[in-house]
Amino acid sequence: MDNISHLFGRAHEAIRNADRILLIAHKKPDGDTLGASSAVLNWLLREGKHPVAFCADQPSKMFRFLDNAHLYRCDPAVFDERYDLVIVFDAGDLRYCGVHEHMPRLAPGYQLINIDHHVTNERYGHINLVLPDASSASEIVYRFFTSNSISIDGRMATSLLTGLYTDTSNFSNPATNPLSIEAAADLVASGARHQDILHNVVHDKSVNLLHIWGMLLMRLSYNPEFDVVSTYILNSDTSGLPNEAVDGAANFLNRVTGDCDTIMILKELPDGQVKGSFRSIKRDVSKVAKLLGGGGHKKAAGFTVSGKIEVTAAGPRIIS
Ligand SMILES: [Mn+2]
Repeated sequence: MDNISHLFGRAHEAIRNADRILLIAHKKPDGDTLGASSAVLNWLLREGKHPVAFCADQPSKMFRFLDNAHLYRCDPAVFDERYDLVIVFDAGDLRYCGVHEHMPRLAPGYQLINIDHHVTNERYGHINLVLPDASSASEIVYRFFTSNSISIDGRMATSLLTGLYTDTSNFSNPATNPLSIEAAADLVASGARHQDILHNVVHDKSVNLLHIWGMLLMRLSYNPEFDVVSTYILNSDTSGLPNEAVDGAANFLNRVTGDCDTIMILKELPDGQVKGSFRSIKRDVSKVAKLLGGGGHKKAAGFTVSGKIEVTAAGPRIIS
């Protein structure tokens, strides 16, 4: 038995022995953290367990089609209840997850399972199901289910396929691998509501959002020194557009840069910070992101620093 099958078995045993289980999706939740956690939520409900799903930020409307998405709670009072087991989904560390301050309030005696695919993961769990080669946390949950012969129903399949879709940018980015495509085929066969996912998550671009994308495209510039294409968005450009909007643009631009293989998008945040998103085909951008206090994957990483954007002839740069 290889190491990961052994870990999947240990995680299954910990779940079988638990009744009160806290499931944590990371803050500013995306399709992967919600897909992976809601798949487990729906499984635990089917098993008659008592799961509680927590996310520091309210999941956006586009994810309401996921079964039992209404059960996610944002109230930190969740951490004053007692649990046998805590499972964290798609978070390299607990600060990024948005629960760093709440965790010490949990009554001791719980086990912690960390399910993640970020290369920068800090292995903060008692059981760490961390596979940096997996396309998504949802793919790891899929492998957990199949490794333990747990049947995947239509609800669980819809959740997992949502995570696969979003983290692979519709099976187009470099995280896409044979296992993720096989998993997707199997999930569709298991009753995943494929059209629901397309309708809610893929074909969801509003006119306002496409205007922002247009602005980002107009401002593209190439920096030969770093061999990076960059663009930017100022705080004054947006009125309350969610961060996922810019993440979506980074994924879109990742596909249109032909000669240069690395793209950086800078976005001014309303609180005097600048968020940077990197996408690359060949480079390991997680290293640069980590140097700047951020993290992520080899091909998709980001950081947040204080400052604002200054636009120069060589492209945008961050000044304090
Ligand atoms: Mn993910």
